[in-house]
Amino acid sequence: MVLISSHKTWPFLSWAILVAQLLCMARADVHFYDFILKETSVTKLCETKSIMTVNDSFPGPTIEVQKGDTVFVNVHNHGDYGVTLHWHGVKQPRNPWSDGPEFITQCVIGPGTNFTYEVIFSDEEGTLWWHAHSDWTRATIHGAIVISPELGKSYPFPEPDDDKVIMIAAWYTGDLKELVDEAMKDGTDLPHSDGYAINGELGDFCTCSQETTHHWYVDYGKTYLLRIVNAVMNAELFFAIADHNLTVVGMDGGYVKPIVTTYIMISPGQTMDVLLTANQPLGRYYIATRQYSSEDAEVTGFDHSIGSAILQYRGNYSLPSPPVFPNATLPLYLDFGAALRFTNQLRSLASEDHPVDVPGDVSTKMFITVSMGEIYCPNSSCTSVSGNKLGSSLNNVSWVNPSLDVLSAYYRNLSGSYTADFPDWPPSMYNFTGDDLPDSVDMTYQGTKVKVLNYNETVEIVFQGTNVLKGSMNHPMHLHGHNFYVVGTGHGNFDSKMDPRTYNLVDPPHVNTFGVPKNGWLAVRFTANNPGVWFWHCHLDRHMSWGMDTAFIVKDGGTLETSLRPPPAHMPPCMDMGSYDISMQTSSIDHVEMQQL
Ligand SMILES: [Cu+2]
Repeated sequence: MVLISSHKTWPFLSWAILVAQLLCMARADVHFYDFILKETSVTKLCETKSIMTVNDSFPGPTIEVQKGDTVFVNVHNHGDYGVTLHWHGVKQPRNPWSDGPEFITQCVIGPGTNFTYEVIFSDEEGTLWWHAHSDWTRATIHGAIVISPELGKSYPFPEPDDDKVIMIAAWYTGDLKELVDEAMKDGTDLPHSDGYAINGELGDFCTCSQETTHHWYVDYGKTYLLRIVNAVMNAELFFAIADHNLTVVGMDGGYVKPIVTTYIMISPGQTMDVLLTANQPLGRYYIATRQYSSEDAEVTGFDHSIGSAILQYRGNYSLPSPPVFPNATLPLYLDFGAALRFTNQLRSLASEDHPVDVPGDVSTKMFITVSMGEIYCPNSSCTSVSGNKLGSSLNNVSWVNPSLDVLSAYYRNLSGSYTADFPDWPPSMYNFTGDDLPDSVDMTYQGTKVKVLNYNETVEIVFQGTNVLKGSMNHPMHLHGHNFYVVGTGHGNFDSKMDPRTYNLVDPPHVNTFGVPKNGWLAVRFTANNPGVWFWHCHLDRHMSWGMDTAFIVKDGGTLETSLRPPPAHMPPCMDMGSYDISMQTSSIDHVEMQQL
């Protein structure tokens, strides 16, 4: 419980807070999970290797809650290196302390130690997921979060007979941590995956994998709610099930207007709720996924494998062999049109029970270039062809992780961790999506720059993709602590006069991750009503590692209920505290006044 100390209205406030908490407690449950992180031996693609898992499973356990519940997850790190966990899409009102990104809201949970996250659900309903958020550890440390409607409430569609989680992950042969550490040191390309696993199995089209293909058994005539998560590190995916229609009804923990389709395109970080009716002749049908590559057609080094599982009808019949493959409906790797046709259909439900609240007037406007680039490498210390490091950036700033997390530095008013000068505009305007861009736009600059927002500011960001280094491609941008409305998107350079006239302010998708299209732009709006520090980054981990990140600090709103909560009693310690100026600590009076009972 939280109270404001030495305040004249304390008796009334504490009484009001207690009543409010009791009212909430009457409707919301509290759950407890123990997550044991440890190395587990796994064999795939004919090779045995050790991976970090949660509770010995890949993917990890599913967290099941009802809307508005709270979950305490005690993470015990029995592994060899530090890890943090993130609850992707859970807004965590006033509680960034449990959001998880390393160096943004905490430092790692070291080997042999534990940390309990308090995961606070609010308006989320549908499917989200959790994953590690330090280096590339999320490759094997992830699981689904299923959020049912509150007691007495129902789905905005006929109750399905059952539901089914589909987690799609990237599989890498070799020691991924070693490969990533080496590539980051040398400034060279980061590893590409060797297969796509559906619920932990690569499926019939990968070597040494046929024996373990994931089977999903269904009853003819029943309708199922598929909860699909793209947990892949670096690839957007096409996904289809042979001969079966998919009806998309939810995305990122909210509802959308139903879309009847034969395939979906899902970006890393996104979740989709999809209804499937088992109405085809008894038999076996492939559930299949392959990469959607939005990179230049000359870039062919991506993972071309097909991840698959089998939908199998229960009953007495002779099995056709092999199962039916979605040849006609699963788009090919480079099918830009198919990706666009699908994403352009996404709309919020915008019903009486599930309304939208799109900011009409905007108080803060930002125009942010989302770009590949190069970072100067001193003394020829990089082994890449150009002699520089590969980099990526937002407004030409490549994010560098501080050694003390931004949240602690902000809360305790310590200098030296970050600067509050993330630019609202790129340093120069050029033909962002042009074919032959001058070398002068290649270089990006490193910094730990954040954007500070006042509480309740209404923010519009136009993300502008660029073709620097011929590197234009989709960038699925992910915001922590808030969902945002996708009010507009288009091809080419953003036209600040004409394009806003095309904005959808009626039923735009309300999501936590959405793609800036290849050689195009994406306009989003949100209200900064969650005080704290919130990461904002591309959910392709290679781009995140290269610096396509920043963070928002949302300031307190002046009341207890609009202010950052105090930290839990013990946050994992950061390694290098020597360089931070702790003499400035006393000015953080707003926070110091709040005490935890
Ligand atoms: Cu990206």
